[in-house]
Amino acid sequence: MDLRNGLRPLGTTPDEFQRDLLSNLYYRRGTTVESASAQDAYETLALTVRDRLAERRARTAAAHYESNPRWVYYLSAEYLLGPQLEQNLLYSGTTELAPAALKTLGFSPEEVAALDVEPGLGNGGLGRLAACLLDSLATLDIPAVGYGIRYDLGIFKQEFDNGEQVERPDDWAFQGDPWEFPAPDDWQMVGFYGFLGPEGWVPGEVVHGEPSHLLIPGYGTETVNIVRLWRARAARASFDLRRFSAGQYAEAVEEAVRAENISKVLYPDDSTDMGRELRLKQQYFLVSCSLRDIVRRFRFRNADWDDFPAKTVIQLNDTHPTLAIPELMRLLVDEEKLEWEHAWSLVRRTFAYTCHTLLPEALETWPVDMLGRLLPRHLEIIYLINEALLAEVRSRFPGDLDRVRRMSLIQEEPQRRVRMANLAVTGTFAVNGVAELHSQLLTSTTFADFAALWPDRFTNVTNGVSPRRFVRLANPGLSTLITSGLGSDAWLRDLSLLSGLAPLADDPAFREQWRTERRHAKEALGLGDPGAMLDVMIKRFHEYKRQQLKLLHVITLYHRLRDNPERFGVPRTVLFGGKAAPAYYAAKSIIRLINAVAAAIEADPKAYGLLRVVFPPNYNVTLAEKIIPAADLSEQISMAGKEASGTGNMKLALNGALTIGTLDGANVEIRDRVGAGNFFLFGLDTPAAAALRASDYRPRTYYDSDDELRAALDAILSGAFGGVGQEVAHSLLDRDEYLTLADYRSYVDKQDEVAAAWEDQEHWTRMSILNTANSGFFSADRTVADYLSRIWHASPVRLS
Ligand code: 6GP
Repeated sequence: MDLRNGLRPLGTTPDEFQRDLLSNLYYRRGTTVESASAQDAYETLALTVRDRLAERRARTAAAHYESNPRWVYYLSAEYLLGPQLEQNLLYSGTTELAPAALKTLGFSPEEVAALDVEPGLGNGGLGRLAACLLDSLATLDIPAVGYGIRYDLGIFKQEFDNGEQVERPDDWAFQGDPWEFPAPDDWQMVGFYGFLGPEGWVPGEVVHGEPSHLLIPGYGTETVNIVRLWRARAARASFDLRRFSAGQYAEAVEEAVRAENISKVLYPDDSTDMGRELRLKQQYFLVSCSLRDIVRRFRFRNADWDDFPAKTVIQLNDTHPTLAIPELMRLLVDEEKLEWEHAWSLVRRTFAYTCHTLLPEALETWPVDMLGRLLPRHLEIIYLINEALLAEVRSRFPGDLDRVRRMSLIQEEPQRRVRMANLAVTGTFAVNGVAELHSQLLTSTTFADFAALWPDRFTNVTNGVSPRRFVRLANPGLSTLITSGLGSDAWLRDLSLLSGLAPLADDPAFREQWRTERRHAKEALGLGDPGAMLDVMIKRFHEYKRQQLKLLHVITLYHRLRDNPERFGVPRTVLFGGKAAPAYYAAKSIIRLINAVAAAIEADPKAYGLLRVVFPPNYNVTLAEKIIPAADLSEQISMAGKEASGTGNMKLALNGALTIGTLDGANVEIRDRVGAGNFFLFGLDTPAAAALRASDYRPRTYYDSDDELRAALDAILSGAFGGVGQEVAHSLLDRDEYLTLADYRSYVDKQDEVAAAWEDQEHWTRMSILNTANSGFFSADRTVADYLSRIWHASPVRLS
């Protein structure tokens, strides 16, 4: 079938590409080379590249329709997609064509590329993981759609004002988004509030969900999938012309504003319950639009509801989309008139749930009152699900009232709230953690009661990252070297092939080349002396991640160099990057203190050439892609038992940074693979940390007995850093929730070993190469393969 209906094929030669570019500039952008701005050139280039992917998309959609496959649907409140231009150039095979054509037409490719704004539709790990999984699903030719929200304002832009984090709105799509295909005719209607009448739920407020989609191309294959993002709009007639005419402009658009607020802003919080009705509205909005779209797609080729679970698996990315469970029950029972038991069996075979946390406070709960007001029918359905759940618990564990109380979907004290994680476990056939240790801890702690009831439901799928984005695109120099070392670039689709680099670790010439490439990456980052060790901690700010521990080490290094500059040893640049949730004051205090310490060190001539602290603001995917290739040391120093996985740890190891870390999250698996001798381990492990926490932990005893630690904390307390950060020191001395002081000595001593190892550059380089060689497991392609074999059981559909 000719899906182009006779349209001429898009060009593949430089001349043809240039012709297509010109044509788009003229007909779609409506301008000419003579008068085009850089923005015109950027948008036109994006369209020209997008066209090539659109062609593949059309063929993918046709092949999927033809084969009526089992679909993987990924529901996620966040997608941290990263910049699109370079990736789409690579994936469409136009990396060379595009800059050449731009230059011929008189545009600067660099200037044009700088206009590519990353859609920051996610906070951190969970959102970036979602983006990596979509990339790998397409690369593995799996029929899949990601569903999310098209926030007008993504994750805030971080600026520093006097060292303090200030948040500015991120109007990422202010100039429009050339990668996006609006599909307003696929709108859905979503109800909120209202009451339960004799005929069922009568919503009191209705908004439209309008989708648009971005293309998600596979690498080295023809498949192009999509991520479909919903935007909230008022129903068409909401504009109040009468009020407008009376000069009441704000009132005239009130309804529209209220509706549009639903997709206005991404909640800048990745771990705690915002407790806000608008967030709950967002969650239901995403779920309701997406499920109707999924059902619509099912109906193209299928008639029988009994086929639904065979054709559909819906993965819930953490608890944010958990309302999908009662929503599908509502659709099946209220609208499709299926029997409850029948519907429940379909639902239970359709959904799977990934948990991304170990922090109890990050397990979402919603006040029963709020949920019942916003979604009365859903609350009723949740109660019915709960009745059946508790009946099962009672029959399996007779008389165990405490267990019933713990497992209930409803928390009674101190306020009645719906426990979304319990609902997610109850309404799914598979629940996974994101690293071995995390999955073990989920079944032994967070979900122990559920694991006792349904042991087979729990599994692990260790996270992974996209080698295309985080090695090939981020680190082109090292990628070329890897390809030449391995004799092929097949590693980009099969990352286990990196193991072929291991023998080269013993080849002095290869080591020299490796050092050269890594040095180039450092020079490109431009942070001064590329001979200094670049020690990086890049991630969200959270006390459990322990940026404060790194900071205490920095202060200790500073004290040592002030007391004894001749004996300081290895010069270091310490780089912090990351944002704190705007209402998370403790994390913001740590940011402020880091900036104050950085300024004090910068101002001290003694530190010159020995120690520097840099903290570029607004850490995002774009910045990550610059920092990661340049990093020598990767800081993964969370309190053991708190970090679910980490994925930055994988990106850094893949690019040849050595890790200093605790036995937490995926660090455990990284160390297993790269070898204990190529990993700097320190600190309490999970059982030891838990035992210390459970005992009478007194952080002051560490302060009293360790001179360097005391000096570091005293410096903060005495106002040595502009009087900033005393509250950080007090909180460590008085409470130290995450055992920073308990791990300080082991950390600092291990850092001394790091410095000693750095002195032997040949050995360091060997370790660096072995880190890359042995990290092939951490490809998101492997992660998706694991999801496929353990949970999704979907098959590839390849285009002929
Ligand atoms: C994060 C986890 O903190 C991180 O350890 C993990 O690597 C990442 O998810 C991907 O699995 N969690 C979140 O971002 C989050 O919002 C509720 O958890």
